[in-house]
Amino acid sequence: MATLDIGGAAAQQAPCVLFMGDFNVGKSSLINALLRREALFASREESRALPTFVTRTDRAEAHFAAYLPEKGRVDEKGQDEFFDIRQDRNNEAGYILMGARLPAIPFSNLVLIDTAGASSDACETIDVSHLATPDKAMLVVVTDIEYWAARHTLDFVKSHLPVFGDSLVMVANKADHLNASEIRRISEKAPNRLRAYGIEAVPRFFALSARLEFARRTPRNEYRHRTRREVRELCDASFDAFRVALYEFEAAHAPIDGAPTFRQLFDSPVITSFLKTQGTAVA
Ligand SMILES: Nc1nc2c(ncn2[C@@H]2O[C@H](COP(=O)(O)OP(=O)(O)OP(=O)(O)O)[C@@H](O)[C@H]2O)c(=O)[nH]1
Ligand SMILES: [Mg+2]
Repeated sequence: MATLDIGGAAAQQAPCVLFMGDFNVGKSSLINALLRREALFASREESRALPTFVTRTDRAEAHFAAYLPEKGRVDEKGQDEFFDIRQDRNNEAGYILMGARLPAIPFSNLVLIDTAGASSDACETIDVSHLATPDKAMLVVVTDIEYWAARHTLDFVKSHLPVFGDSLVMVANKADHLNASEIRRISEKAPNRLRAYGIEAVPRFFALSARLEFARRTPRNEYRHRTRREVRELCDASFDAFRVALYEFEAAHAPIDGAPTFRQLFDSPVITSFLKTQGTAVA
């Protein structure tokens, strides 16, 4: 296909943002809130979803695909099929990765990668510290604010900071479950808690709510309406700062020439090496 040749080298360098964390903490919801649409499946149940990337397309309509490694195949999918596979625990077809290219998303250059949630026992299997071209990747460690400082999370941050540096940020999601003084206290104490754990170069820490953010542009949204103003304002401000962190990461990388094709994305070094590190998740 002729389109596969367009912008090849540039596309390989597309900067990626990886969303990692335990299951059910709101990784998919966070991406949906950033994109201001329901691009990904989010649910209370453990999704065991395949890793999925979302990026921009220059075309008017959305495109979806699933990747089969052994056959080197990229299957184009319809939106319904995309959601079905995302929810299919058995994944009989043996796909290892999903992709969505969406028109008019707020990031022109970033590839957002949603990962399967780790349950706390399986956490140690997930490690992206050996990612190829980590300078092209931002790592968002997503936690539930009520147990953001779990030992396995702190260990994960500690082992990945030397690789990702400033491009590792922490999100303490579901801050809407707490009151304003609790949110402030956690945010203020987080750096000391991290230092006490031996994490010297403390990463940026955002206490926010994907749920409130998603509803933000819906006038008179009932959930926002029910949430105390102070909580809403804290969460909104923190989400804005988090969004800016992504824009800054995007701006630090040269814009690529034209939106990459599915094939280029699947073959890019970051995604290829990410799949290798996810050995168990792709089985
Ligand atoms: N109250 C509240 N609920 C949230 C928030 N973000 C996500 N949720 C809910 O938490 C549940 C899990 O959200 P997901 O986005 O599916 O979480 P995930 O980390 O992608 O989960 P897995 O893919 O299973 O690992 C869903 O029921 C969401 O509606 C939030 O900011 N506040
Ligand atoms: Mg998810």
